[in-house]
Amino acid sequence: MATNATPLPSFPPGFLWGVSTSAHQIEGAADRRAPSVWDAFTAEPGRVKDGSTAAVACDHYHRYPEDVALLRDLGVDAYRFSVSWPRVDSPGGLDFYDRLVDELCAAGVRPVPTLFHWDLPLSLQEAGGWLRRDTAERFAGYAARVAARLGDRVTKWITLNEPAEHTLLGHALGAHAPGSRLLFDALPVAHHQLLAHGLAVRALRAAGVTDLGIANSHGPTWPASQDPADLEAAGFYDLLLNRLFADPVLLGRYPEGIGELMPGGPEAVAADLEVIGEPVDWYGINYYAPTRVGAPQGSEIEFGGLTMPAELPFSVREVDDYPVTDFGWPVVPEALTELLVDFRGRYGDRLPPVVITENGCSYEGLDDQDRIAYLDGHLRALHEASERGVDVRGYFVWSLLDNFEWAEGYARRFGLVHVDFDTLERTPKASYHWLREVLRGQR
Ligand code: GBH
Repeated sequence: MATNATPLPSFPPGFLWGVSTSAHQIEGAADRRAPSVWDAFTAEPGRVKDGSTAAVACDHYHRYPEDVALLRDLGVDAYRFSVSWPRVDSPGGLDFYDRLVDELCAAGVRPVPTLFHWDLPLSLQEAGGWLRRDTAERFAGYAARVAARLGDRVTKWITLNEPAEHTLLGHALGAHAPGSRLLFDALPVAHHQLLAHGLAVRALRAAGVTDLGIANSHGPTWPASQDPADLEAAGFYDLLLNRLFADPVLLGRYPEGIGELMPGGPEAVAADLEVIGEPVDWYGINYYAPTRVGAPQGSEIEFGGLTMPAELPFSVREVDDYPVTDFGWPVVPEALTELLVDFRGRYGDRLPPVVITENGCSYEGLDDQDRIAYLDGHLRALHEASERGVDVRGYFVWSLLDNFEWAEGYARRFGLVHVDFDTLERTPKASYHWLREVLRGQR
C-alpha cells in the first residue's frame, strides 16, 4: 500500500491526538496484583495461540518512565491507558497509577484512563462475573475509589472498553476470557456491563468527575448481497455489534425486541435504562474494519481465528477486494467515514462529540510503511467525516507498544514502538517517526 503524497488536512485546534494501551496487555507485574480472568484463561492449554501469558508482557509496570518519555517525544496530547481492577484491589495497587499519572503530567501528556478493559478480578468471576448484577454495582464502587485518588489530576475518563467484544468474544463465543460459550445466553453480560457504565457515570459525577465517555467497538456491517436473507442477517449483526451498545447509551433504550431478552423483567430493565442512558460528555469509538455478513450457512466456519457456531442466525464472510493486515483484517479507511456519517444520521443531536479511541493495525517489521498507509488513510477518512458534519474531537492510535494481543499472544504487533519480548527493549518504528511529523504539522 502506498501512502498518499498530499499532506494530511488540518484538524481543528483543540483536536485531541493520542495513543492507547490497556493494563493487561502491557503492564506485566502479575505478582503485584490479584489474579484476573485473563490469568486463569491463559493458564488453560490451547486458549492463547502461542501459549504465552501476560505475566511480564511489556513490563510497563516497571518501565513506565521510559514509556512516558516515548509519549512525550512523540508529541501526543493524551495517553489512553486502562486501570487494572485486580491491581487496585491489591494493597498499594493505586500507587502505581498515582505514579503513572504524575509522570504523564510532568511530561505534558494528558492521562485518559479506561476503568475496565476486560481484566475482571478472578474472585468476582468466581462469584458469577458479568452474569451477575452486583458486578455492575461493585464496578461503580471501584470507579469511585479510583476517582478519589486520581481525580485531582485526571480530567478525562472512560468507563468501559468495548463491552460488545467482551460479550461476544469472552462470553458468547469463548475465544477470550472468561471463555464461556453462551451464545445468546450471554445477553445479560451486555446488560450488566451497560449498567456498570451508567452506575459509574453517576458515581463519578458524584465524585466531581467531568468529561466522561465510553469506548465502544463499532464498524459498518456490509450485507453479502442484496438478497433479503443476507440483508436480514446483516441487519441483525448490525444490531448486535452496533445498536445493542449505542442505543442504550445514547437513547436510553434497547433496539426493538432486545429489552425483552434482558434480565430482571420489563420494569427493572426500564429502570436500568434510565441509568444506562445517563448522558455522556463524549462518545468513544474503536474502529478497525467493516464486517461482511450474510445468511447463515448451516455449518461451523472458521473466521478470523474464531469458530463461529452453525446455529447463529448470520454468517461472517470475507471482505474481498481490499488489502488485509497481518491479522487478515481488511483495510477500508472509507468505511470509517461511512460509519461516522451513519452514526450522525442515526443518532442526530443525541450523539455527543466523537473521539476515535482506537484505530490501528498489525504488521511486522520496523519499517512499517503499511501501518503508515493505514493510519494516513484513516485520518483522511476521519477528516472527511468531520467535513460531512460529524463532530470529531480526537483520535487515538492503537497502540503505543507491541503487546499481549489476547488470544493471539505476542504474534500480532500493533505498536508504533517495537518491543523485543526477550530483552524488553523498545524501538520506535517508522510509523512512530511519521506520526511525530504529522503532529508537528498539525500545530
Ligand atoms: C480492540 O479490540 C481491543 O480493545 C484491544 O485490546 C485490542 O488489542 C485491539 O482491538 C486489537 O485487536 O472482521 O476480520 O475484520 C478489537 C476487536 C474484533 C475489532 C475483530 C475488529 C474485525 C475482524 N476487534 N474485528 S475482521
